[in-house]
Amino acid sequence: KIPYRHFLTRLNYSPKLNRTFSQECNKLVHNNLIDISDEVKWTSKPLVALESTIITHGLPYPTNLEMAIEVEDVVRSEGAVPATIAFLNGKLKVGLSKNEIQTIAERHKEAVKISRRDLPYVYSKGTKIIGGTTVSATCIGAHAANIKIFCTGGIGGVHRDFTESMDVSADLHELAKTPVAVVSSGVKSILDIGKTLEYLETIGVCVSTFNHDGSKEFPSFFTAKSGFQAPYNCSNVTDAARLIDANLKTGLNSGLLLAVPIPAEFAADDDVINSAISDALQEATLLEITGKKVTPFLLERINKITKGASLRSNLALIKNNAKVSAQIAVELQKLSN
Ligand code: PSU
Ligand code: MN
Repeated sequence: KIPYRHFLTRLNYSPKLNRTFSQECNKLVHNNLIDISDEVKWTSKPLVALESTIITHGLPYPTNLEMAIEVEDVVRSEGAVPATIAFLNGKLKVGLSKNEIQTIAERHKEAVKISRRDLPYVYSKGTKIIGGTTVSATCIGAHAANIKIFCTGGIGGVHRDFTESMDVSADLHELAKTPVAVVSSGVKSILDIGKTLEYLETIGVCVSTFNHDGSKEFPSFFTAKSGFQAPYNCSNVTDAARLIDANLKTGLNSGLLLAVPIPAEFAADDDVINSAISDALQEATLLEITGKKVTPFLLERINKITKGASLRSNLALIKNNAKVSAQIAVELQKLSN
């Protein structure tokens, strides 16, 4: 059996081979708007997608670069192949080289934060743009390259001032319409975690914690608990792989959210984090930060206010998520063989 992604290159020549891509992703492939690295195209190993807004807008330089390289190494050490996705040379690039990762990490100041709604604009500007893709745009790239699992630190969600600002991350809607399983440590409590879970239910996204002890407690990024429960729990990688497999077989075309709590030894102090978050939120209100700037602003302020502490937790949880994601990808591949 030939891995399906091998057909991607042929798709350019033979549109008739198209079987499972959604309309939109077909177009990315057919209109040559996506550039899949040779390794990602031809490997027979399982793949794990990685986002790049976390590199360009989520972490300070050079921590962003170190994180991106280390996370790829963790994925490889578990027997999977990493595919970091970003916007480079006028295309969505799936599977960045080390040099390309270095480029976006170093040029983070000029990089555009690209979510679904930004894609028409950046494509129209072509090679002038370099950009980090958010969870939403990364899901689109991963799906086009037939990658089923995508690992990140935290996703966007419903903001605390939602009733005023209507600020809901496009990440949530992407999860509703793109069949990629996103592994994260939940959402930071800069957001309203309860409303985020309610909203995911409304738009039909299956959410599960990944907890060996069977707990459904939804994590809050820096700490393992949020006070909110997910509907389901996967207690091992086989359970998680079966959930993803079942989701894909339904043809519902929705994504999945797997929430992996930060390992206890790396969890941050609740009080330190909560006070940093409330300071950062106040500053954002004072400075009238709105739209796509809100999340990067809050992330930067929290990193600054808590100094080393939150960064250390951040790195530890991302590496743990990468390990879990790669293990699930390996298990999922066994299921489909
Ligand atoms: N949350 C984090 N770290 C991040 C992000 C969110 O803890 O780096 C990034 C991700 O790329 C996510 C994006 O997709 O921010 C969401 O931005 P917004 O809230 O503007 O939708
Ligand atoms: Mn927003």
